[in-house]
Amino acid sequence: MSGRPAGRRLAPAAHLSESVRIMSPSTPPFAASIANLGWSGREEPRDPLDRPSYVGPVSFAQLPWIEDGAELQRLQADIAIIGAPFDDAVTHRPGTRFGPRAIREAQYQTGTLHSLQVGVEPFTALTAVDAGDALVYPGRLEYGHGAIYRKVREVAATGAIPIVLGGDHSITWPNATAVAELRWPQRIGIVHFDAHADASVDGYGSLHSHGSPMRRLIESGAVLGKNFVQVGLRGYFPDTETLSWMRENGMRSHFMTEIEERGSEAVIADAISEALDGPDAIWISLDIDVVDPGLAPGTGTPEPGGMLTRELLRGLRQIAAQVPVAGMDIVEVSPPYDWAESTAMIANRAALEVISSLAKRKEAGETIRWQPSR
Ligand SMILES: [Mn+2]
Repeated sequence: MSGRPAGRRLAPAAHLSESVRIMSPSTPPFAASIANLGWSGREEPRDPLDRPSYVGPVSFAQLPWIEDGAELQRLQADIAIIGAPFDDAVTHRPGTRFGPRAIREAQYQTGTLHSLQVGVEPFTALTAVDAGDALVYPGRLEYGHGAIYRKVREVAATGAIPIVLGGDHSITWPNATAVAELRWPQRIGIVHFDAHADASVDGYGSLHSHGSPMRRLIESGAVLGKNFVQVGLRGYFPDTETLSWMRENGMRSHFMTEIEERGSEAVIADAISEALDGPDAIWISLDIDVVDPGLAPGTGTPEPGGMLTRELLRGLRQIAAQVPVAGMDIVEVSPPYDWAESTAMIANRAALEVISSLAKRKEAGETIRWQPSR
């Protein structure tokens, strides 16, 4: 199936001056002026995709909101957005539970969109839906991770490529576990954009901390250390003991200093080949704090000296234009700390760049969906 479930513009309504002609004897005298104003003209129904972005319920890019697993299965969507409004595992600033909604809202255009970068109308070429949120409850950390794992697994099992809007970074543990389990015995590699390694043994004693998900994924065997590739690390974390553990487990970490020296394109080219050293698809994990906090201030643990927005968006296109994408998460957007929606907009465009790059490939005849039958 190609195209959206419903993406066409409806026929324009008759001119507004065609107003109600018949008035009952009880019509008040001011009703005539209402008719003259044109207020009683017909509604102009529009496809939900084409409504102004601030009208009606919130979904990513005005996509159909489809929570039901059976309906998702029937649609055979290429891409499914999932919200993971979860921030029970943060160590510093909270607020990422509000991230999914803010990222969904951070777009002023509607319709099929047209990517100038990629040269495609993503929502014409692809079938994409918003599969709604994982139903997490505040203060229930393990339950929340379970809800996210089950939601991602249910959606990904339909073959749709999940794009998960966080949420703090701890959600990458359930996200990538769900997809690695489904695709087993084939392996996934991870390209992890972040200021921080998130590979600590724990965070203040919690194994579920947003500072530890990468270690959990490697310890469990969901992802091999050698296929876990990090981009953009900087600042004053982690400690040497954690760095040693990362090296011993084969993790490959490209620090921000390397991007400064070699340029992001060369570094990301290496990251792609390292992540695919064995696996056949990449999970992209994007912590928005990889971007400089001057550009992306709305995040929990900002670290100055990061990537430019344009470097990141180009890097995402670089990945999604050429390798199978198993899924993506976009995490650590904390709207209470954001300024003028800057951070939420970067997160929104990060998803759109990946979607557009995949759409371009589908337009050229490639299959984007995962084939669960293999
Ligand atoms: Mn992180």
